[in-house]
Amino acid sequence: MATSPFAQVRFIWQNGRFVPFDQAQVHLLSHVLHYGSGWFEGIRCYRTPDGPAIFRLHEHIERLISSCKIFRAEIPYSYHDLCQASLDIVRANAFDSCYIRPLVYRGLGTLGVNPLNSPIEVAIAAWPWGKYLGAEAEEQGVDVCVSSWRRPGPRVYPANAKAVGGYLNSQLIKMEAVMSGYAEGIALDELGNLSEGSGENLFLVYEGTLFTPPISASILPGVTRATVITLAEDLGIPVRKELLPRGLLYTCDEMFLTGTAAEVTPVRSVDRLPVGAGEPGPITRRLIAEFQALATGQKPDRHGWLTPVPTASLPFEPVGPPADPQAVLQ
Ligand code: PPE
Repeated sequence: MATSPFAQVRFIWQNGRFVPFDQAQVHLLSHVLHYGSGWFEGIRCYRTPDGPAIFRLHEHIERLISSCKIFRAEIPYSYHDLCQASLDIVRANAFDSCYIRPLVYRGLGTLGVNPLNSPIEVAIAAWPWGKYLGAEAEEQGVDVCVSSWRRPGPRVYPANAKAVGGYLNSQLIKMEAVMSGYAEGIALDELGNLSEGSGENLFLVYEGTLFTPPISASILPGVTRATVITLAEDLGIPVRKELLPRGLLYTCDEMFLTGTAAEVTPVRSVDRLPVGAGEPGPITRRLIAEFQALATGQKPDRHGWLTPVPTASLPFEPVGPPADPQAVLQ
């Protein structure tokens, strides 16, 4: 059996306390387990020459708060508390680089669809997470297909909420793709426009311009998507956010997927047709290089995207007693 990705996790922040990995639990009758009532983020912390730093922490925590607002879930912690706890959990586990998973969920109260009688709880976990779409993805590109599943339209579900329940749709897209031998599936929106992957946003390069579907195409407005758009503008590459027909997938010159977990992953084929020359193209390569250089602190942080993980003093006061303050805060 493969080693658990969580083998190095010592603590998980849960409701203000650093809880040892084995003790981080929820009750079986928690509302989230029955009705998908949870909201989450995925954030990367990179190893930089000045120590670990979290990439676009503030944007991720803002999106978490927005996701919760849509579902009337009042988080019992402030924006500042959530940022601080995200920094603390990296340090508590002594990670150089890792993936951070804040999760707000409705816990043990009552069952029944009405969520309003179940308490809002918060957990923030962190663990090392390597390449999301395979070890060779960045170098060679991945093979994708168009999914037979659609992203839900705006009358059905708010795509800008990163909600636990929404990922059942993502799982259908992902399983269909993987079981047919593809790394990922691209979903269309309910009108047939290009939308996104099961866990990534989509970009195409066509005649020197970078295209990506707009927020009206049932996409999650990705932080990495916003990052890539800014980097393309910095590099003088024209960018257009507009509704895109499926056909463009087969005639574009380059294609890539973006996400916190996937970072910038080139696509080399779609539905078994090569994208461009069947290998990562020049604009994709430039954007990958620029993204990696900024995220890992190899280039100056000109946009203020990195929040260093403090290694000395720890200003945050846990709401409850830490499970093992000596072990955590040394
Ligand atoms: N769309 C979806 C559906 C999505 O899940 C993600 C992130 C994105 C777009 C890109 O968003 P951003 O990370 O802000 O650039 N998917 C997260 C979860 C992946 C998982 O398997 O879990 C992620 O990349 O962290």
